[in-house]
Amino acid sequence: MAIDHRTLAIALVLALAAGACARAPRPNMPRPSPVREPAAPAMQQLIPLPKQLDLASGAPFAIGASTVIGVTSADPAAARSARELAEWIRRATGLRLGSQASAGNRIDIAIDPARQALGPEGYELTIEAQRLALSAAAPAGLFYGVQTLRQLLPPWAEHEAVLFPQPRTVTLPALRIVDTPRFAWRGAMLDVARHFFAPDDVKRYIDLLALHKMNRLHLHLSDDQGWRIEIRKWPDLTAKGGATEVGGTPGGFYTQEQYKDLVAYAAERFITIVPEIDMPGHTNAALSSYPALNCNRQAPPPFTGTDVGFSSLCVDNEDTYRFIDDVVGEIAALTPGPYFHMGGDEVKTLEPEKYRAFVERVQSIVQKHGREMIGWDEIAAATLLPTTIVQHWRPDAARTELARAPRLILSPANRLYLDMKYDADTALGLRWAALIPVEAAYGWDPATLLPDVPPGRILGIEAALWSETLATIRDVEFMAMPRLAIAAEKAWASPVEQQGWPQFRERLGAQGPRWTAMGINFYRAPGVPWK
Ligand code: TNX
Repeated sequence: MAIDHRTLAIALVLALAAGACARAPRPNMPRPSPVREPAAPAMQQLIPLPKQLDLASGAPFAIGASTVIGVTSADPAAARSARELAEWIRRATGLRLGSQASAGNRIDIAIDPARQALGPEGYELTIEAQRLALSAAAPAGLFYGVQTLRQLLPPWAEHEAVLFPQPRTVTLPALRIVDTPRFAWRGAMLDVARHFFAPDDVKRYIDLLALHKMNRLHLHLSDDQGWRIEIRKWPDLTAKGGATEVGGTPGGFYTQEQYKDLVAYAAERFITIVPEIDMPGHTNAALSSYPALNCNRQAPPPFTGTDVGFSSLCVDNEDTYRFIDDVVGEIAALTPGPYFHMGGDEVKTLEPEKYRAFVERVQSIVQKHGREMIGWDEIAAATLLPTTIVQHWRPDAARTELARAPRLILSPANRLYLDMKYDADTALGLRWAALIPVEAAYGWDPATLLPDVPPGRILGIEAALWSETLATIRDVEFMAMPRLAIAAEKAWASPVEQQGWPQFRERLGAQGPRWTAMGINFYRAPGVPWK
């Protein structure tokens, strides 16, 4: 039975109101029977919203000591998803589910190659009293199905250290979800150059992306203020160029081993790392590390301010292209994903012809290393290969140039720049593009942003977080959340399911307890009914 979303919302509110509160555990008391938790209010709990969610009228699935979890396909990805789900369930209930047949209900996880219609990232989830079945055509789909189940479990599942003096029975509502994403590119960019963020901080950001079914993390690895990735053939890039950051505090960099570990951590969560080395501008850290990259062969001093547009590699110098070839080669060797981002933005010191020739030459170097090039929207002025991707960011970028771009990612600064202040009182962040309160972050449509661009060329959207004003991961979280979750909703949820702000803000508010349990420093935006 398909229910319209308003009816569903009312039913869920009633279900919540009827639910009993969990009793606090009491030490030194005889162990009572397991606490029963109320069924999770299904749709309310989910961001992004699934493409199709039908509540069923049957009894819920109660996870208890005799519930069994197993895989019904031989694929190792199914076994891994089963382990991951069992771990979320353990954290939610205190129960370690077995896989041996029992009298209880069961969870079946399977890769089903016959389900090609679900695509590489889709999944189907059926919940009935006796059986919970999750299937997908490919491993990523199972991962996303597990994230959906994770959001249906109580929020305390996110709190690693919680103790269970008594196990809890958690129920999941009877339903059927058939879910596929709207866009293939569901990205986030983190600027680790203006301020450096240690590997564990980046992993925390990756965890946020994974929870929201995002699948690209673009790392802005170099800028005027710092160079953040070890390049073995050019060691001073990090020895000198990595030492600084905005404000003059010590910077930092990722060793190649640390970077590979981040790539692997992301890959386990079906997130592709997109490395960016910004050029020819935004290069003071490289220029100050190697005199040979400068036209006058003199290294400028390090830069720890926030101006943009003053630096450029010497585009007339062959050393520059040897440098680029080495950098792209080493990074490509560390990065299994197909992309290399060359930046290309805000070059104010080069004539347009020289700029275009530079972009085209870098494009052929990137192609030689077997990667698809991405660049900020200025590169649309050059002649681009069909595989090249233009990342739209300037709200006033030339429409005719963008319409020629072979493929696009949308990061309009006045909607998707997470470093823009929420309102005039936000202490952190910038405001050059706009103030972006949560309602404005939600209230636009990627399909109509660029009317001249054929919709098939838009790969998806990416939320960008620049770190001129953000020095710690707490700062990052405050600017990103909740707008990163909003970006995920826009990237995944089908247009027909996007229900408008009055409904969406209820769902946003329902995330409060989960994010709190995760220890996220999110902005409690006014106008959102935070639970
Ligand atoms: C513009 S977006 C930039 C960055 C700044 C950002 C601050 C882009 C390609 N260039 O260099 O950090 O604005 O919002």
